[in-house]
Amino acid sequence: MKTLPLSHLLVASALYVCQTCAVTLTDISQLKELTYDYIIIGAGNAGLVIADRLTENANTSVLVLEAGVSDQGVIPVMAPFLGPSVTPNTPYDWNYTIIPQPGLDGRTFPYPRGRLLGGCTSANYMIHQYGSTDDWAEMAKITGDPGWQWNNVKQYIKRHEKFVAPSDGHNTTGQFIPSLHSFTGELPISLPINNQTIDPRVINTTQQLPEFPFNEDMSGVDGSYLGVGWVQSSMDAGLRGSSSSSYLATSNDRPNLTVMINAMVTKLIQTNSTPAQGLKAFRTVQFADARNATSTTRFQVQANKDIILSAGSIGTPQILQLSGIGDPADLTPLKIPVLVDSPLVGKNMMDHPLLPNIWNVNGNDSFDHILRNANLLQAAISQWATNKTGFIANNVINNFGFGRLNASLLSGLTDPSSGPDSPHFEMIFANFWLNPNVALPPTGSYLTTLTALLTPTSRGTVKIQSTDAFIAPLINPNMLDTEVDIVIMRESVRAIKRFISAPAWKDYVISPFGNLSATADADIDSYVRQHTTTVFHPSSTASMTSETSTNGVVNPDFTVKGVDGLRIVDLSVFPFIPSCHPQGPLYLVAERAADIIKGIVSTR
Ligand SMILES: Cc1cc2nc3c(=O)[nH]c(=O)nc-3n(C[C@H](O)[C@H](O)[C@H](O)COP(=O)(O)OP(=O)(O)OC[C@H]3O[C@@H](n4cnc5c(N)ncnc54)[C@H](O)[C@@H]3O)c2cc1C
Ligand SMILES: *[C@@H]1O[C@H](CO)[C@@H](O)[C@H](O)[C@H]1NC(C)=O
Ligand SMILES: *[C@@H]1O[C@H](CO)[C@@H](O)[C@H](O)[C@H]1NC(C)=O
Ligand SMILES: *[C@@H]1O[C@H](CO)[C@@H](O)[C@H](O)[C@H]1NC(C)=O
Ligand SMILES: *[C@@H]1O[C@H](CO)[C@@H](O)[C@H](O)[C@H]1NC(C)=O
Ligand SMILES: *[C@@H]1O[C@H](CO)[C@@H](O)[C@H](O)[C@H]1NC(C)=O
Ligand SMILES: *[C@@H]1O[C@H](CO)[C@@H](O)[C@H](O)[C@H]1NC(C)=O
Ligand SMILES: *[C@@H]1O[C@H](CO)[C@@H](O)[C@H](O)[C@H]1NC(C)=O
Ligand SMILES: *[C@@H]1O[C@H](CO)[C@@H](O)[C@H](O)[C@H]1NC(C)=O
Ligand SMILES: *[C@@H]1O[C@H](CO)[C@@H](O)[C@H](O)[C@H]1NC(C)=O
Ligand SMILES: *[C@@H]1O[C@H](CO)[C@@H](O)[C@H](O)[C@H]1NC(C)=O
Ligand SMILES: CC(=O)N[C@H]1CO[C@H](CO)[C@@H](O)[C@@H]1O
Repeated sequence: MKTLPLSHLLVASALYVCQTCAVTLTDISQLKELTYDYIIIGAGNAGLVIADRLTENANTSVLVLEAGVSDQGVIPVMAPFLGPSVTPNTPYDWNYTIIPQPGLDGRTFPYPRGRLLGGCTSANYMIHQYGSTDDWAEMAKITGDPGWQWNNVKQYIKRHEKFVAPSDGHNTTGQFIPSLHSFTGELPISLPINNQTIDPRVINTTQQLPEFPFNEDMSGVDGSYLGVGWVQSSMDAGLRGSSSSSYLATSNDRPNLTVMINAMVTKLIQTNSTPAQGLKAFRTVQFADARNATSTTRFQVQANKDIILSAGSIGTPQILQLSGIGDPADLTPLKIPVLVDSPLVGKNMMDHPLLPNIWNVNGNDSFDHILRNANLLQAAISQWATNKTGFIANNVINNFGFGRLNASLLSGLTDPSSGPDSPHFEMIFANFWLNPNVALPPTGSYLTTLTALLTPTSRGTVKIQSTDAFIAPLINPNMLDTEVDIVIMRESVRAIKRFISAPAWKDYVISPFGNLSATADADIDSYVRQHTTTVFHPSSTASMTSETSTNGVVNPDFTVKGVDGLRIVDLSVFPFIPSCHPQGPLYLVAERAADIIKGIVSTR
């Protein structure tokens, strides 16, 4: 985020001692074994869950290869409010840019992905929820695996979630429903620990406008998250909770787990073996020193059992394509031999478009005047560093909401949601200029009411453009390519304007900023296309379908169709993007994947 320059934030790094570095390998020369039961590619959201669960069995040896760097002692990663400064274009980012988007007036913008231990969970905005019951029902239907029904999936919350009391000690009655949550799992989840001045206005609006009811628990556990309520974040006591700070911290000193950073996987190699009829075995991983893109030196490691590809929705299709697993039309022009014809690799890409709707507001209660004042910001960071208190210790937002378009607005269009408990759009309330691609203006106070499309019907692609793994693939989320997508974005703008018309905002909001003032369909649409960006949720580029379907990349047991010895576990396997922030659904999917890989659970 341009309002939080990283240079301000590195000062305090020296205060922190590296907790887990000692057991994390940083160089190929430290690797003692070349064969492991499992090799996991990517120490991200899903990869570290699988590593933790598989190594619970001391007889199972696991190697995790991560291209990025350590997360230890990195202040912007640790301090919740500084999350937006971890990316884009930093040492912790892959620095991707998407190709020009026809649906967004030909614009292009950065497309951040965490490149460090924890992957995107070390770089994200920490919002945590689990998706709608209808989404899980749809996943069960598409995959033919009833085990993806919510009634089955929800058991994994117990292992995964560790709800903690917010560190300001405030009374949380009415802000979440304790009986829906687990207090004993791995990842800490907390309500906000620091009120923002807009919070009472958001909550009062739910009493003033029946269209936006208050929802006491926004997680989606055993109930809908339609309505407006308090954000639950992956954090505790003023610190981010990531898959690294939780799952890896639990498992890191097990002798049967080896984690190596600076290890860039360049491809998978077909193994000379005779698997079941029609399958090709891939149990060899080739990798390079991630710090040296020009070196041609390559290393190899072997899996006895499986390779587990957890490189995320961009990295996973890239590695498959580099390995000759993909659409011949993508591989042949680069002279890559097609070893497994898998046409859906890198297709079916989905993302949630995000629109920062900005308002001019009165007074200096927004964070803007602090964010543009280096001394005030530094003082707040020092307070966080010393005491883990103040607004830096909290997430950037405290309240959000979810809504549906009513039937009249969708007339003539197919409802793209998975069912009536799933939202079409989201509203996020930020007490400052939260506009990921545009710098904070030198003057003024702002309220940002971001809206996001949660049920996109547009489909994009990820496609390699070189046989060199160090050259980024072409990324095309293809945002707002369909009519229903633009209709929902348009109506989300109208919904947020109704929200801000409530009496609660009367003495605060002055006027819409820029073309948010548009009212006619065509004018709102052009405003949407001029300003929409991403919530950073690319998914479905290696989608899961039923065992009998060829219209997908993986089977319900996460094995790659046509391949022996290779599974994929990350957001790329979701057959469609969940209608919520995806880290929670992915954590649950990864927990169940571990049970499936261990053979505890069958998908048939
Ligand atoms: C800025 C930002 C904000 C977000 N905010 C939220 C939020 O508030 N709430 C939410 O639920 N979700 C949020 N998300 C999305 C969410 O974090 C991701 O969708 C999810 O964590 C992805 O998990 P994954 O396991 O698929 O991939 P990742 O977590 O990205 O893991 C992939 C790992 O593989 C590594 N890798 C990739 N290629 C290679 C290679 N060739 N060799 C070796 N290693 C490789 C990567 O470096 C990375 O560590 C956000 C994402 C971003 C970027
Ligand atoms: C581990 O292997 C040993 C020796 O083969 C065996 O005795 C033990 O039961 C195994 N433990 C587990 C958890 O599989
Ligand atoms: C991303 O950009 C930053 C800042 O220029 C740089 O330090 C980092 O090495 C880049 N990352 C990659 C993967 O190129
Ligand atoms: C928290 O607030 C609720 C409702 O206002 C009240 O019933 C409860 O006693 C309070 N709890 C504590 C510990 O003060
Ligand atoms: C935060 O605001 C909410 C809503 O106005 C209020 O109920 C709560 O008591 C406040 N918490 C603190 C710690 O001020
Ligand atoms: C990268 O590798 C090349 C070729 O092996 C070598 O000449 C160069 O010194 C390496 N650079 C670094 C920074 O290690
Ligand atoms: C807001 O802050 C600015 C700059 O610090 C100051 O000039 C202005 O008077 C303040 N406005 C109010 C209403 O306090
Ligand atoms: C930390 O908290 C202590 C005790 O409340 C206080 O005296 C001190 O000033 C605080 N430090 C910072 C940097 O805010
Ligand atoms: C549907 O939305 C329209 C336009 O906002 C509104 O007039 C109408 O009352 C809504 N209908 C229902 C059933 O909510
Ligand atoms: C919110 O509502 C409460 C209770 O009705 C009221 O006391 C408070 O002043 C309101 N705050 C705002 C900002 O509207
Ligand atoms: C507002 O919309 C008009 C007409 O589409 C356009 O010319 C102008 O550049 C837009 N302004 C901003 C600030 O985007
Ligand atoms: C008991 C056991 O199998 N331990 C293994 C754990 O993994 C390491 C490799 O990192 C093996 O050397 C151990 O034998």
